[in-house]
Amino acid sequence: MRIALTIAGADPTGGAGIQADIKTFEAFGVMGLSAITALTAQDGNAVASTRPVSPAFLKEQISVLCKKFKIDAMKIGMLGTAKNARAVTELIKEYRLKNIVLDTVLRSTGGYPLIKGDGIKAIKEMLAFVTIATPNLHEASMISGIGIKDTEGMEEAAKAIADFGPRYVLLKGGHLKTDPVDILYDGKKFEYFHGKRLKGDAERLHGTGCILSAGIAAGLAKGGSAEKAVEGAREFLMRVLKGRR
Ligand code: PXL
Repeated sequence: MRIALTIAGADPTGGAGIQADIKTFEAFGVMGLSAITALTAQDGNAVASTRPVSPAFLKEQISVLCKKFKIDAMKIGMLGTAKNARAVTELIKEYRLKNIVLDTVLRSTGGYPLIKGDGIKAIKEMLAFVTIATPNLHEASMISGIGIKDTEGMEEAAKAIADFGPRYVLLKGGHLKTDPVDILYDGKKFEYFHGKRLKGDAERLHGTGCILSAGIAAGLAKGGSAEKAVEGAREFLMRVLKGRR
C-alpha cells in the first residue's frame, strides 16, 4: 500500500485538518500517517483558539515516521507558527522528501489566523521544496503581493508564486465573484479546471482546501501526474460536499 503523510492541525469537528486528510487518504486507498502541528478548538464555523506544538516536538513526530516508513507523498497544511514551518522545511531537505503538496494555510475560512509569527515569509521559503502549492485567492495575494480580481490576475499571481520555486501552482478560484475556476500552472502553461458554484454555510464548506490538497497528495502517492492528481482530488471533493448537504 502506498503511504502519504499529512503535516497539519487537528480539527475536532473532523471537517478540516488532520482528520479530513486521513479520511481522504483512506478513500483513495492510501495509508495515512500524520504529524500534528497544532490543536484547534472549533465548532466547524469558528475557530476559538489554537495551541501549536513546539518545533522540536513537530520534528520528532516527523523524523520518527521518516525513519520507519517510505513516504510516497505528503500534504502540508496548517503549520501553527513560522518556526514550525521552518522546522518542516529543514526535514524536507534532510530526508529529501518528494511529492509534496503545500496548502498555504494562513487563516481559517472564518478568518482566524492559523500561522503565528512571520508565516508568509516562512511559507515562501518552503515553496522552493514543494511539488504543488495550492493557495486560494487570499493566500495567493498575500504571497505574491498582487491583488486578484479575475483569471488574468490569477495567472499573474500564479507566475509570481512559481518564481519562489514550486514545480506547480494550483491557484484556487473558489472565492471569485464569477464561476469558480482553479488554475494549474506548470511554469510554462496554464490548465483551467472549471467548477460550479456551491451554495452552503461555512460549516459545510470548511475544510475544502484540506480535502483537495490531501486528495492531490494521495494521487501523487499512487504515482499519478500532477494534472491527474488535481483532477482526481477535485472529483473526490465534489462528492464529499454533495454528501454533506
Ligand atoms: O481550512 C483551513 C484549516 C486548516 N487546518 C485546520 C483548520 C482549518 C480551518 O478551520 O481547522 C486544522
